[in-house]
Amino acid sequence: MKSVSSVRFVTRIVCLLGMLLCLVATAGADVHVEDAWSLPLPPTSVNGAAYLTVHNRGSVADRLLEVESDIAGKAELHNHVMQDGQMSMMRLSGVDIPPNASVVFAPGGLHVMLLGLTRPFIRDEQYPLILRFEHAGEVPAVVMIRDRSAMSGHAGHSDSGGSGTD
Ligand SMILES: [Cu+2]
Repeated sequence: MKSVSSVRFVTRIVCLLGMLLCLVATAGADVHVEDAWSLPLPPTSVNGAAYLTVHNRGSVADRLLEVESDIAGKAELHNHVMQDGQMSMMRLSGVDIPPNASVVFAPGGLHVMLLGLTRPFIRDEQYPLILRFEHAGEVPAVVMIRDRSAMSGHAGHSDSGGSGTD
């Protein structure tokens, strides 16, 4: 009986150590990118957009500074703004990610603008994106090309032949 309980004790210690290690390991990675996606586009499209969610689980604010991908000649951070009753896009120099918060990039709002696509956005394919944060540094993401989920929203700017709305 004694040996069983000491084994349990040791197991408990090992579990605790494991949890501590986990905490230490995640301390340096408070910023996560999840649910990155793009709409499929006609092969003639010149520009596209990527949407994603940035989670900051840390207690310090971070800032997304820039994005790059080999699928486009250039990637910019954009937002949609209402101007004189019309929706237009605005380039941002960065996006603040508050502590303990999530920032959602979605159609009709914040998005990663991909200019000069090097290959078409084909449904069910994917491509890599690198996001550069002020504190977290480089955070890689994989963007899934898929139809918009059931949510409704604005038509966005990337749904017809790459009209080059910049
Ligand atoms: Cu844009």
